[in-house]
Formats: sequence, C-alpha cells, structure tokens
Amino acid sequence: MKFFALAAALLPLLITDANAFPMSNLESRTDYASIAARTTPGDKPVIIQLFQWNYASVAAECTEFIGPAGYGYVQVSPPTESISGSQWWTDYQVVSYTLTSKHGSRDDLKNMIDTCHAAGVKVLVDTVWNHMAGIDSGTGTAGDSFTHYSYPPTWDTSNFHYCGTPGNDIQDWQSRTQVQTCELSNLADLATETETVRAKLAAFGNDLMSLGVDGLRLDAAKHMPTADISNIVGRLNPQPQYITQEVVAGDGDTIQGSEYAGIGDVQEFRWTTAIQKAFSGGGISSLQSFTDSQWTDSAHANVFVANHDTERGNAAASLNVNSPSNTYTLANIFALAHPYGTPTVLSSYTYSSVDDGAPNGGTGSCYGAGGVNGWLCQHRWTAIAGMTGFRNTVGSAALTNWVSPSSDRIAFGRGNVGFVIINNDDAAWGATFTTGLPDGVYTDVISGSANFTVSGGQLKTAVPIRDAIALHVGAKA
Ligand code: LM2
Ligand code: CA
Repeated sequence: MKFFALAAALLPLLITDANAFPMSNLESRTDYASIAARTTPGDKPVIIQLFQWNYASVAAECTEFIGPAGYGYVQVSPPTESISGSQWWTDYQVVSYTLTSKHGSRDDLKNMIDTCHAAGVKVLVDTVWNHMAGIDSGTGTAGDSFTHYSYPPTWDTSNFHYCGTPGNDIQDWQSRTQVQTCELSNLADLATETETVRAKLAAFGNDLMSLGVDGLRLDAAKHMPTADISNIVGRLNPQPQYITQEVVAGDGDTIQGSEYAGIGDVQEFRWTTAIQKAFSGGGISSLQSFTDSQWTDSAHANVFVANHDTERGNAAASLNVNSPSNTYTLANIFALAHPYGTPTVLSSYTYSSVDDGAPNGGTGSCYGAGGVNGWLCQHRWTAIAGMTGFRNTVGSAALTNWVSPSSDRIAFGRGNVGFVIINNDDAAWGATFTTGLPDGVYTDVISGSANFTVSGGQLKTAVPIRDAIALHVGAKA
C-alpha cells in the first residue's frame, strides 16, 4: 500500500490533464512503475466476480454480506449500451458508451458504487475497449440504432480495422497482427492505435472514474497492443487503483500475458487449467511452489478456479460447479489459501444452455450460505467466505510447514497465522500436523462450526474424504 500511496500522490502531478501532453510523451512512456505498483489490491485482496448481477442487487449484497464478510472488491458486468437480447453475452457487443445496460442505469451504477464504498467494498467494472457489436444491425439497450462498423454518434466506418482476412476474422492465432487487428467472433475491431479512438475510449474510462469506479477488468486485452492500452490508461484521471487484463495465453503463444504486466494484473488462465488437472486426478502434491516459468509472475497474476467463460467451456479448461467430488470447492479453498496471485471468486448462476442470461431479470439473490432463484452465490458458501477471512488474515505471509504424504493430500501454513489441510482423497486423512499456530482453540472456517485445539503448535485431527480444514488466528473459538 506504500507504493500505491506514493503513486497516488504523484499521479495527479504527472497526469493532471493527460490530453495536454503531446502524444509523443504518452506513446514513449516506458516507465510503468506507478501503474505496476498499484497491482496489489491491499489488505482485502479478494475479488468477487458478480456475473450478470444487476447493479441494484449488487448494492444490496455489498451492504448485507460482501462488506461484512471482508471481500475487498466486486467485479461487475459491463455497464455500457449493448445489443438487445436475453443472452449474457450481449454485454460484449457494445453499441455506445451510454451507461444504460440490462444491469441498470447510470444512476443505478452510481448508487451501487456509493453503497459498496460505504460497506468498504471497491468496484471493478468489466470494460470493453477492443470492439463493438458483431451482429449486422439492431437497436441497443439505450435506443441507438447501428449497423456493423457504424455506431452513431460514437463511431463511423473509419474507426475500425479491416485486416483483410476473409470476413476480417482472426484465422492465425499465432499472428500478433491478426490477433490484434482482425475480428474476434466478428466483433468490429476498433483502431486503437488512432488518436480519435484512444481519446473516446479514454473519455469513456474517465466517465467511469468520475462515478467513483475503483478499477477495471479489460476485456479482450490480448486483442489490443500494450502500447494502445497503456496510452488510454495513461489518460485516466484519477488513475484506477487496480487493473486486471484478460489475456488468454498458452505456452509458446506469440502473445504472452507477461507483456501486459507493466499495465496491471493479468488473468492467468494456465493456472486455472492446471488447478483443474491437479484436482481431477493429476494430484495436488505438486502445488507447493505452484507456478511455471511461462506464467505471469505471482505479483501480476489474477487467478480464479473458473470465470464466466471457463465455466461454460470457453477460453480455457476449468472446474465448475458441477465438477464431481467437491473438487470445485476444494480448489477454491486452495486458491484462497495459496499465495500465488490475486484471487477472484466467481459468483454465478445455474443454466441449461450456455447462452442463458441471468435468472430473475438479473436481480441477484442469496439466502444464508447459498443462493436462491437459480443464483449460486458462491461468495456466500461457508468455505469460500471463511477462506476470504483466512486470506485477509494471512496477507502475504510466507508458505510454511508444507506436508504432502500422498498425491491428493496437502497441508500448509501461512507464516504462523494460518494453516490449511486439503484432503482430495477418497479416504479420510488422520494425522498430527505441525501448524506453527499459537496454542489455543480454533474454529474451522470451512465448516464454520467444529472446534480444533492446537497444543505445542500441533493439531491432531482427521480430515474427512474430499474435505478440508482451515484455521487462522482471526478465528479462534
Ligand atoms: C471476452 N474476453 O476477451 C469475454 O470474456 C467473452 O465472454 C466474450 O465472448 C469475448 N471476449 C468477446 O468480448 C462472449 C461469448 C461469445 C459471444 C461474444 C459476443 O463467449 O459467444 O459471441 O461474447 O457477444 C456471440 C456469438 C458468436 C458471434 C458473436 C458476434 O456467440 O457466435 O460470432 O456473438 O455476433 C459470430
Ligand atoms: Ca483489436
């Protein structure tokens, strides 16, 4: 937080009016220190992706549960005018930057930001800068008519890339030029290298900042060159406190997430897939220093067991709520216990078709430790909410006291303040664990009920089949 405070103090001096700077200054900026420094969200690092929740229900949930439970951030679905339709993915077909979406009005957005802030929760907005709508024509959620490549009054045909492939679609995913200037799923690709486009996207970003938005998830970041993103980000005032960028990269791909780490965090989908493999038979015993030389480094990685794309089988393989043997919950426990990256918890809904939009008109509702009306409310699950308290307590404490007697059993501490045991095995695991914790009686934050005694730093217990136990000094019985 020290770095952030410093950056926050300096940025207004550096970027009081970004537009007053000559373009060459912005384009040649190679020192991203002030931006990189704010990639650590701070002492409440856990983000909830409240997928497709309307803004009024996000506001209510911030007050009722999210703030009191200790989550630091909510990430909400895109707020701009989009194509009309019931499918969730209409959000990613932008029609204008008018803040009128199926999730609410501009006033609803502002009210949600103010209400969440009052509950101690910051707001991240999913932001689409790469493209506009992909369908041929229609009328958007704010009443604007459009055709492909013409979105009056915002853009005309001169503002887009026409990369020259059939249909202007990306065909060669190893070609940087195609990935960044051709079309992803027919979505009209903005010429983000031009001043006109950059200025309007920055104005849109600044409109969000003016409403008090704390940070951004940059959709399709891989499809924009880093120079374009950093130019636009450089014009934001105030600067976002947190940025996470969607860069789906595989080992050996031409475009790697690490390129984007100078701008903010990068979503590391290889972590997501590795977690799925590990918990689905691959074995979790190798997860101690869980990283890979190709992945974005821990300090710049944003990680999740699943997001809205992967739970539907898109973007990368992942576990989802239907995964067998409690593996989805156990993986979320691991994500929140292990120090790698900044964790996001997905909170989503059940569906029969992958295109299905939100239930109940987007009005999210939870009850007790679960969801109602088709909502899953993963953020309320006792294990996940409990592990958010664990993460808040252990902070950046080092991983300690690791043991793994067999491939599906691990236990480890975080400093001397937290200890977790994960048994992804089909037999109970009875043992005496060296926890490093101060002696005392603890509540297991995963079950929320049983009492566990640490004596001489040791915990003698049995972990049930496909279950876990987590203790931390903030939850002594
Ligand atoms: C993303 N990140 O880069 C989002 O996380 C992902 O959810 C978006 O795809 C994607 N990029 C574009 O912003 C979703 C969805 C697609 C859907 C698009 C656009 O996964 O299925 O594509 O949004 O709405 C749909 C149709 C597709 C059609 C396209 C354009 O499924 O068949 O392509 O619209 O009309 C011809
Ligand atoms: Ca592009």
